Order: sequence, then C-alpha cells, then structure tokens
Amino acid sequence: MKTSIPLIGALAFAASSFSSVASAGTAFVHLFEWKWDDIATECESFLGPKGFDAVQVSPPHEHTAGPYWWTRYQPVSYNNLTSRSGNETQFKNMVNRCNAAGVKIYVDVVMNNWASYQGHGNVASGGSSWTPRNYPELSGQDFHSDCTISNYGDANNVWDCGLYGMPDLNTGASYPQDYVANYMKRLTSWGVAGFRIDAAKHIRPSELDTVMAKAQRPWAFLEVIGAAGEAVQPGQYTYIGPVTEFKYGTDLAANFNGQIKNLKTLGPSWGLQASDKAVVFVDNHDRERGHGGGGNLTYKEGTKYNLANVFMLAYPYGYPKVMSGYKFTDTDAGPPAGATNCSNSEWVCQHRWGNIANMVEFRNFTVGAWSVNNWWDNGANQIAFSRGDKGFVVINNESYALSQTLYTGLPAGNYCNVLAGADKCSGDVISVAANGYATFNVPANAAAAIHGGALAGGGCVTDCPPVSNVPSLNVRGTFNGWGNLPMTLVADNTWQATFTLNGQANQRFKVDVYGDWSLNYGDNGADGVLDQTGADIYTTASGEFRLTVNDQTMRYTLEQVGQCNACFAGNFSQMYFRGTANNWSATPMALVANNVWELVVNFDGQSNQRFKFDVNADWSHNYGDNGANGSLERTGADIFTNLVGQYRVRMNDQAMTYSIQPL
Ligand code: ARE
Ligand code: CA
Repeated sequence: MKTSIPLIGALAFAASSFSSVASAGTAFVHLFEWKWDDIATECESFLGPKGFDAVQVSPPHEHTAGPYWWTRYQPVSYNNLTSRSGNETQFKNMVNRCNAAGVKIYVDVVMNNWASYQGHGNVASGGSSWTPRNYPELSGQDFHSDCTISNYGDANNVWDCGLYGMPDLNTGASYPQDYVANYMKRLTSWGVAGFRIDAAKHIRPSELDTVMAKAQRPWAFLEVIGAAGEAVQPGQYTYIGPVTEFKYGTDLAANFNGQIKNLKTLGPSWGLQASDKAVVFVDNHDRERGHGGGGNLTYKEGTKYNLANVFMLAYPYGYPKVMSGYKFTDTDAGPPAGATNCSNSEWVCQHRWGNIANMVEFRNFTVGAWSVNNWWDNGANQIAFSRGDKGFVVINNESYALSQTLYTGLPAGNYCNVLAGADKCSGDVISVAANGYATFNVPANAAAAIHGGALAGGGCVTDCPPVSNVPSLNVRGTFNGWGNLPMTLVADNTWQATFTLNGQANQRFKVDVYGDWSLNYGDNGADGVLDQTGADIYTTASGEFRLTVNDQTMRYTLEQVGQCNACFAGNFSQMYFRGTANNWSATPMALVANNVWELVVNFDGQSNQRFKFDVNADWSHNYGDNGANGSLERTGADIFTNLVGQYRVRMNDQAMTYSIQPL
C-alpha cells in the first residue's frame, strides 16, 4: 500500500506566494462579526498559541444601520471607522495586540458596492448621514450609472452594474481609486498585513490592478466566485493575487457526501486554480447561509464538516481559511447579543474545535513537506496519507470504526494523536515502529493525526535522558563557603551531589537553581520538603554526605555515603504506581518511612479513573483492592477513584493498606 503521488501545487508555497507578507504560519481564521476587543483577546489567548497565521476580520468601515450581518457590506465611509465591531481606537489596539501575539490581521475591503439599504434609516453606524450615491466622501459622479446586475453572461453587466442594485463604484476613475487606495494604505500603516477584496469579480481586473498598485501592492486575496458558463472567471484575476477557490469547498462537500477516496488527486486537475493562487475553505460566511450559492458543508453538518476541515488542513493545496461564526436559523440574522467570543454558546467557534485547532499546528509543521505520500484508502470512505516524513493523518468518514496498521513514512517514535483531545497531547499515543508502520484505531466519523511537532514524552523513545523541572541545581552552604556545587541529574527529576560536612557550629546549606540566588530553596519547618526562598537547612552532620533532591516532589534527603542512617526499610526493594493517571506506565514510588511508599499523583477525574501498585513494574507481582475496603490483595481489583487534582498516594507494604490524601 505504499504509494506516492507527485508534488501538488507550488513547492515553496509559503515562501513564494506570500512573500509580500512575512508568513509565520499557513492557515487563517475568519472571525465573522467578532468585536475588535474580543479578537485581540482571542489572538493572545488562543490563536497565537495554536499557531494561526492570521485573522480575517469583518469590514471595519462605517456601514448602513440595521441588525442584519450584511449591513457590513454596505459601506458609507472609510474615514469613519465605527462599525458594529467597535471604533478606530479599538481597531488599532486589536491590530497591535494580535501582531504582538504573532497573528496578522486581514481586512475585508468592500469597495465595489456602496450602501443602498435604508430600512433602518439613513444614519450609519458611525453617525454619518447618507443617501444612495451620496456619502460623506463620495457622490454621484464617483459611481457607474444606475443599473442592476442581471446577466452573468455579460462581463460589462457584471462589472459596471450594481450588485443587488447597490451603487457601483466607478473603479475606472482616479478619485475613487485613490480613495480606496488611501484607505488600504492607512490600514497598512497601522499594521494590517493583508486584505480580502470583496466582490472583486464585479471590478474590471485592470481597474482593480490599478487600485492595488496605488495602494502599494499589499498582500490581498480576491473574492471571485467561479461558476461555469459565466463571462467573468477567477482565472482573469490571478495575475493580481490569489483568489477564493469556491469549487474546493463544493468538491469537498460532494466527496464527503460521496467517497473521500477520490480526494487523492484534488487539485488543478479538477479544474482548480494553482495551489499558490487559491485561498480555500470548507465554507464561508456566505455559503454557510446560502448567500452566493450553496453546496458546502457547514457547522450544521457536525462530524462531516469537522472531518472536511481536518482534510483541508492536512492536504497540501491552497491557503486554508477556517470559518468561525455564530449559530443561526434566519440567514439574515446579525450576531447574537452579549459577548462576541467563545464564552457565549451562541457562537460556534469552529476554530476552537480540537480537531481544527490542532490541525493548524499539523499544517505549520508539515509545510516543508508539500506533497501527499503513502496514500492509503479502503476503497471508499477511509483515507490516510503522509506529508513527507513530517506528519500522517487518518480520516474515517465511515459509520464504523477503523483499525489498520499503516505505513506512515515517519521516523520511529511515540507520537501524540493530536486529534484525540483539545490539547494536542491529551489523547492516545501512537507508536511508529522502526519499520515506519503504526496501528491506528479510529472511531466512526473521526480522525487521527500525528506529526513530528507533537511527540509524546518530549520526543524520546528509547534510552531517554532523565527529565527535570529545572535546568540545573547547585548546593551552597558553609561547607563550600556558599559557592556553587553543581548537582547531577541521575534519574527523572532526581538530582544528587556528594560533599563533606564537618559538623561546624551553624553548619547549613541551601539549593540554588541558577547559582545566583535568584531562585533558591530552603526548608521551612525542617519537614524534608523544600520551599522556595525557604529557611537555611541546618545539620550537625560530619563526614561524606549525599544530598538527593527531587525537583518534582521537592523532597530531599541527606544520607551518609557508605552508610545508611537515613534510609528506610520496606518489605520490597521498590514499588511502582500504575494507572490511568500515568497511562499505566510504571512510576516509582519513594520509601518515605519504614514500609511506607509514596507518590504524588495528578488525578484528572476521567471516567473509569483507576490504578494499582506493581512491585516489579511488569505486573508479575501487583496489588489491587478487592471490595474497595482499603486493604490490598495480590492481583486484586483495580482501585477506582473520581478524584481530581494532586494527591499523595501512600502504600504500606507491611500492613498492606493504602491511602489517598489531598496535598
Ligand atoms: C442585501 C440584501 C439584498 C439587497 C441588498 C441591497 O440581502 O436583498 O438587495 O442588500 O440593499 C452580502 C449579502 C447580500 C447583501 C449584501 C449587501 O450576501 O445578501 O444584500 O451583503 O448588504 C455574488 C457576488 C459575490 C457576493 C455574493 C453574495 O459575486 O461577490 O453574491 N459575495 C460578497 C460577500 C457578501 C456580500 C457582498 C459580496 C456584497 O461575501 O457577503 O453580500 O458586498 C452566482 C454568481 C456569484 C454570485 C452568486 C449570488 O453564484 O456566480 O458571483 O455572488 O451567484 O448572486
Ligand atoms: Ca463594479
């Protein structure tokens, strides 16, 4: 089943296509009708961390009044930037905050058609008065003569008459061109990184090109809906910039409703634009509500929609845009009242869905491997493919589970299934064997994806170096004139150093992370647990001693080398904790008193959360609790608990009892 298909689209996609805008990432989101303040917060708290490249925002210009979403597409003034999303100050603030979070802002520029809807009066969103063909900065002479687009078979009609009868800007004349170009230049000067040119199809390509030249050629994509048999086609515009590839979304819908095995060749051979000329989306704000045609999957389709987004973000074609809007039944309805963010359940927030958000990082990580490799399908609605050796995705568009061992083309390792939870590593781990094969168990109507940017356990597979919570640790005390004695990481989270004590009066020490006292630990109350900036640790000991510090539990022990004054005795020489909390791996417990083994466990409260104690870490000699009565039996039942949070789990290997205490 190892197959490989040639590169699709432009190889150096990210570098060449968007060179006019430094592109940190490869996928963007349309936060439809969100307010500027909320977008700023979303950039900082979610979009930046998840690797979204940019946000397309709703048009910021002043617009006609009314509760409908589409009033935003009826401009009244570019000089007054008070819209339903906020005012100019808030807009600029958003641009700054998003840019600082590594997320660019793309502005939707509505230039072709101007306000005509007067159903809610003639005072616009920012307070300006207007009538059709008569606005604060534009008047009748700036518009084409009055007619309504009625024939998509006639290019002049499409370009020079009014879309839905709205006044059609004379984009061939110099004053309107400068007016639009100056607006874009002003936005660019504030840090706006790109534009969507609304209704570009209704502007003659040569005239639009002049406007873009006057605007000093910012990065922009053009909304040109392709439809068979029409006089104006997207291909007439691609010399100016990438276009919205509407056919991509309808092709996805047709195949997710048919058989996705056919998507193997999706690309220019299907009549789509070249990859570097295509902005792609499963649906957009028009298509999800049947404006400007239908035939797309929308959030109302649930899992198929979700899987189509996974495909879009995995498949190397185009510049993907994730739609994120609000729930609606009335296709004219404006945004819901209250917060314009994901705390308001009236918003769909598709970009926050775990599958979609985590696939953005997949796309970012795999951008250098711009090819489909190792394609597999079941001959119908289950597919899988790799992006070079960088990532592998499995999409199950069947109503039954998938269980397959597939060649991934990826290096051996333990990878997080990034589609198994909101956090990329919150789900199952998928092991790619040395021969490149891995086994996938994917439920019906679900997907799994792995990539080299999300390795389980920090990326190590075998012979892993020990992990620690601090980069270094030093002992400083009277014994070394408060100098730095570096400690050695001898096991996971376990640091050791050996030094000579002389029993001098006021003999004491501390541990210091960076060796400059900026982050140091002592022991308040001398309880054997370190405290940040805690009290000096006094000892009257004399001789050669080994200090052991666990940077996870913050417990420390000081024992004389070659002797064992401070050691405790148990009936077993080791004890391991194994349960859902550590994915049933074996975590060693510490002997903290005679016969008492202890481990701090982070319980997450998952359903069927449980654990056992395992003497040799191989299940050969393990203990559970029959009857859940607190006393342990060899090979007894799993110990269930619905606790959430950090707990001290103790096990007494003499009394054969255990306890779980909150920290
Ligand atoms: C509203 C009312 C109308 C009213 C009009 C004037 O709904 O009843 O007559 O105002 O007062 C959006 C809404 C429109 C809305 C408009 C202005 O979708 O309903 O009209 O705002 O408020 C064509 C264009 C394409 C356009 C789609 C919708 O080619 O550019 O129609 N898409 C963009 C935006 C829209 C926006 C506008 C343009 C206008 O994305 O959100 O409209 O700024 C075939 C053709 C397509 C054609 C399609 C539908 O498929 O191939 O080219 O798309 O039919 O006509
Ligand atoms: Ca026009």
